[in-house]
Amino acid sequence: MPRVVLHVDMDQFFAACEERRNPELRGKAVVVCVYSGRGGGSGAVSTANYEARRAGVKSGMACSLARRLAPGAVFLPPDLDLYRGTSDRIMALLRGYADRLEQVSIDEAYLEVTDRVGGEFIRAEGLAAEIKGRIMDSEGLTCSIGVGPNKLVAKVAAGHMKPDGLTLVPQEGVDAFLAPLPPTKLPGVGKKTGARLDELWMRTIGDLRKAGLELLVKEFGKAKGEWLRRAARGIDEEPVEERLGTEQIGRLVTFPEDTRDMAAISGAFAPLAEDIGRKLAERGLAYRTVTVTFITEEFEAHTRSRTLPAPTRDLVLLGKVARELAAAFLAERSKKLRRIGLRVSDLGPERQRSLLEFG
Ligand code: TTP
Ligand code: MG
Repeated sequence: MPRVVLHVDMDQFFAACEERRNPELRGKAVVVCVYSGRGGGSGAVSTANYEARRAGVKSGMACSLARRLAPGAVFLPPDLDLYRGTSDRIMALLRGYADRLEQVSIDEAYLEVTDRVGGEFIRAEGLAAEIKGRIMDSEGLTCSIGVGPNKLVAKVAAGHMKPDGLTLVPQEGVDAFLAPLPPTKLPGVGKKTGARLDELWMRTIGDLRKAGLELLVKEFGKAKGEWLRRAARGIDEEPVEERLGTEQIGRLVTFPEDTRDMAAISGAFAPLAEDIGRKLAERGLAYRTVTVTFITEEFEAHTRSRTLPAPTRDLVLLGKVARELAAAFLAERSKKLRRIGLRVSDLGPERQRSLLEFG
């Protein structure tokens, strides 16, 4: 059965979340800026909406430069809780459409849908359109989706028509689709490789395809050279893999007023633990590490963690460990807490303990 993979990438994600929360921003240039905290307005652009991009503002650029390029833009600090909450809901929705889902960043995921669509591209188009509709209905946000015979082609396809794009590249269309694009469109070809290819007169993926393996290996080494040769042909066998161990589930809440009261703290943990429990159950995962984040009345952030001997999904235990970590933290410091967070990590399948382990 031919493989079918989707790549979903939210459009101008942080800026779109801000515009949704505050519709007055619509039509204005919006720049989300992370300030370094050292004052003087230094910091970097996290993202900009399309209006601001038209003025030349880009992710990673200094905020001071962005202010010069788009003096009329609205500059906002990031609200990571808002973006993470939105991202979590979107990923849960996407998971329901995939044989397997690999989340690659806060706003991007690969979906293996081969079984789901029986290897038929035409069905994948319907599925992708349905996903776009669901995300619009439930979140009011647009995304761009690429459909391809593998991750590489799906990713390039998703970036091809932004925003609100849907680009299908079946196996027989791969060569014609890739040929005119610059090599830097291939995920894995950065600025440096792109500049060297440019010097070698390989300005398109079509040019790159004509290059001999020997030349590519001489220029970029064996591994990268061989990869470039395959990538230029749209060949990629990387599986779509659930990423377990590295991610974490959880969030922060703000107390109505600064507090050291254990009853208030336990009360704050309850919905956080419930939320974590629901997400773990949705994905059939267990946790091993519990981390509590403390933001003090003076905005200092501290964390305390404990790793359990084995993965578990026990929410009573989660609440107990969280309260113990909080009590130990309060005993060390006299500060009141402004916000508190609970998260779990070291995620994986729950292990059935064998009788031998108890013996
Ligand atoms: P991207 O998907 O790269 O960008 P985007 O969603 O803003 O825009 P596009 O429509 O082109 O996909 O990144 C997703 C979010 O990650 C972005 O909204 C903000 C954040 N981000 C940073 O904080 N710093 C960065 O340098 C980049 C590239 C992204
Ligand atoms: Mg995006």
